Amino acid sequence: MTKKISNYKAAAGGWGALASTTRFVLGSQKPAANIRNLLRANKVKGFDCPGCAWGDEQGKHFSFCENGAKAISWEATARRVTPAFFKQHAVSRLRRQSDYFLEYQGRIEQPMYLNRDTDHYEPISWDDAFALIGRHLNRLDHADQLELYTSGRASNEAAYLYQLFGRAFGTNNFPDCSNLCHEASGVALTRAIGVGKGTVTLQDFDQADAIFVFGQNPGTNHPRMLHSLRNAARRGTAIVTFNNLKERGLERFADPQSPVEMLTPKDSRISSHYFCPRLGGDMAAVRGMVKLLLKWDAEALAKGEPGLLDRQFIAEHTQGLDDYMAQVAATPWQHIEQQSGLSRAQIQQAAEVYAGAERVICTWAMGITQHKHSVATIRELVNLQLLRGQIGRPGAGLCPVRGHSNVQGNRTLGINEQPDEAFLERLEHHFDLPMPRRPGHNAVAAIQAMLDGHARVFIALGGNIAAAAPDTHATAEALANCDLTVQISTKLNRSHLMAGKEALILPCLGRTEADVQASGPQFITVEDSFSMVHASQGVGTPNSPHQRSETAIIAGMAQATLGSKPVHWPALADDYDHIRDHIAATIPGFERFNERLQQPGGFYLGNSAAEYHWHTATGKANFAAEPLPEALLPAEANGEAVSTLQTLRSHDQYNTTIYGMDDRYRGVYGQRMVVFMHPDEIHRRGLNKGDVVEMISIWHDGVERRVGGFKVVPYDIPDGNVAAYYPETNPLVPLHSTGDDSHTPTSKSVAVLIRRQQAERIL
Ligand SMILES: Nc1nc2c(c(=O)[nH]1)N[C@H]1C(S)=C(S)[C@@H](COP(=O)(O)OP(=O)(O)OC[C@H]3O[C@@H](n4cnc5c(=O)[nH]c(N)nc54)[C@H](O)[C@@H]3O)O[C@H]1N2
Ligand SMILES: Nc1nc2c(c(=O)[nH]1)N[C@H]1C(S)=C(S)[C@@H](COP(=O)(O)OP(=O)(O)OC[C@H]3O[C@@H](n4cnc5c(=O)[nH]c(N)nc54)[C@H](O)[C@@H]3O)O[C@H]1N2
Ligand SMILES: [Mo]
Repeated sequence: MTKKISNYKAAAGGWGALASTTRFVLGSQKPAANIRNLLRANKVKGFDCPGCAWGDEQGKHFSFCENGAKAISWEATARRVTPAFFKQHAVSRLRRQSDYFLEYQGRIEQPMYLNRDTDHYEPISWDDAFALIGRHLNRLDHADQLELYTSGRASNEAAYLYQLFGRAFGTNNFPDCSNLCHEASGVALTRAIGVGKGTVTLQDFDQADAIFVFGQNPGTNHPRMLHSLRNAARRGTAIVTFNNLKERGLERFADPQSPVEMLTPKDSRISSHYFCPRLGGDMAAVRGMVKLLLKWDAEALAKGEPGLLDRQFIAEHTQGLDDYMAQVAATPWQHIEQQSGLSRAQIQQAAEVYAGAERVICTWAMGITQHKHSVATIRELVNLQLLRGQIGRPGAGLCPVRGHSNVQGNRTLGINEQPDEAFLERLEHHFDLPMPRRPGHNAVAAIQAMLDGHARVFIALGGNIAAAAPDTHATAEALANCDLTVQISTKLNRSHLMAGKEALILPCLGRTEADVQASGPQFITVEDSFSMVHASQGVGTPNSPHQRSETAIIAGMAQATLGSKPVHWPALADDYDHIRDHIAATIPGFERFNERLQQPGGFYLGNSAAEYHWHTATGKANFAAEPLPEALLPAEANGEAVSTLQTLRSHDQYNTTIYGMDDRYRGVYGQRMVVFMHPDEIHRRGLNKGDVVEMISIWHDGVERRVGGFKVVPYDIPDGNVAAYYPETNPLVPLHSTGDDSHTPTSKSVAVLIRRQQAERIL
């Protein structure tokens, strides 16, 4: 593998994407099956792409992208992790392998039990595995000693069954990947508009006059979103990007599924305006925009012209404007410019586009949600939209772009550590069983509870918490502290090696595979970022007869633990229609669920805020009057320069799954251990391009968090901000450095010292 850093000159997508897709499909060792799979992705009769949570364009012939193709091919590999593999490799030896190596070994073939005496995983029958889980759970002193983690790929049916299992057992401990991801969006939107989801549909993107894209990299993480942005840009929609980095996909795009764009040098400009705020500077930038809008509004009114604010909307539907206006007036420009890192002139350009657009959509992802003040930042985005009534109209609204393909559905179906009373009452009534009222643990609280010995059993429905969670060493210690850890997984990963005193790996089917149960072939359902619910049916042949569906595994654990309380679990796993009947009876919006799934393309769950129903404490949409944070992170500690680190994804990874070593659009090839840094900062630190550095994060608990071996790469990034890949940098993120009210680790603003690495430290 040649390591190289060079500028990527082409547009995002285009031939680069096609070449990469082809390489992944052919390299998967199951090329024919994978090509067949790709043609079925995101079609009416096919499966939902496990890549991301973007919506599907109806009537398009293909709807997959380079990175969706990677996700699909990666799942449908012919490689298998067999008992012989585990016999050959001791767990302590496997721990020394890279995440890439682990995942590359293929699909787990059989249920495995970790024998601590031999340090090897050994095969175990499904019945014995379930009985072991049942024994452990029934031995606990208290139901809250159980933690039930979920990663957002699980289907609606599996998620619903899982939460029912947990609650019937007696706990609300449902930490999930959402706690590490879009939690701030849910919290902020619920407080502001009474519903924690986006208010737009995919069709709104065709009608917007301006789309503001904050803190996300769709070229890599939501490539199908580029189609919507490209179409909008061609119609003359202004696309205003706020991103700490110049991301290629937000600059230019050529559609690999469009022959014209592929055969002509004509690629599409995406962003009409591109601003690079400092990490965490978006709230200040938006505050500046609002300051100008309010000024221009007052000037217009003074001249007897119509103002800029939507006064009718504000009067009818909102509360809190006066306090908010006072807060805006009290925010000085100097603070805005210093915190955002943008000049007043730049902020004015953005505000002019905003003021001139009739219909505006604001989208965002991890660049907004993984900061200390993320909830306040999202409230500020809502404030902006409320001022001009940019909610609930065609072409206008709020759009948190979700991560995992069904993370939004998981929450809708009850994967929530803080369920509302109405939901619990419906479950109680329907199942005739008391439901627990104690608030459960989020991801960070669950890790702390395991560290403290308060939680004893950890079960994960997918995901890879050992690598995805912050503070890698603390998380590993937390898992090791458990009496039992259970991972329901498709592929081998770090969490299988960072196990509890006893441990199980339970191999499951993936989304792309045919799922046949006692009543015949099954389909599952998912919900995308636009609240569209639709069916998904896998087509591939599972690569081992031992693998079971997630739903069947949950039913097996539940039956072994609870017997038939409150349902006969295996019957639900035999026919998912029965699970959907329970969903229809207990989850609002899913009435006549099975029947409505017959509609091609699925159905829309609706969004109360988009219909001007405000389910907030005040019964209105709420402005938030929060001051900007006094300061973000310090520039120095004990005389040593401090940088703010963001931890982000490369183009060749899916969260903790590493597909390859390239990050094509950022010009990085054959390696991942790099840190992007402004040339002036490199110079000031007395470093050179290619030098190897270590990073030490600053936190006040006396624990040293250090990672080394990162090569310095000069990059177009604000001076004082640096960027490096996740999960290699997770040991730096302190467990308790979390967002206010969201409790999400601050993965996009970690205070770090950067030191040239002494030769003996370089491995
Ligand atoms: N191929 C692929 N697809 C994925 C994933 C994957 O790993 N691979 N992951 C899925 C998941 S779970 C998620 S949550 C999403 C993640 O999707 P993204 O949110 O796009 O993921 P990140 O790589 O974390 O990128 C963060 C982006 O925000 C910018 N940014 C960081 N901090 C700031 C800031 O303070 N202000 C501004 N304005 N910009 C900032 C970064 O420069 C970067 O462009 O993607 C989903 N889709
Ligand atoms: N430093 C830092 N940390 C972060 C982030 C960051 O930006 N920076 N991002 C955070 C975000 S946004 C997220 S969402 C989390 C992700 O956290 P997780 O969801 O926990 O992690 P993933 O890497 O998506 O999980 C991958 C594993 O899931 C299993 N898997 C894949 N498909 C299936 C399936 O269909 N069923 C089952 N049961 N298992 C399956 C495979 O075994 C694979 O190894 O990470 C978070 N951590
Ligand atoms: Mo995510």
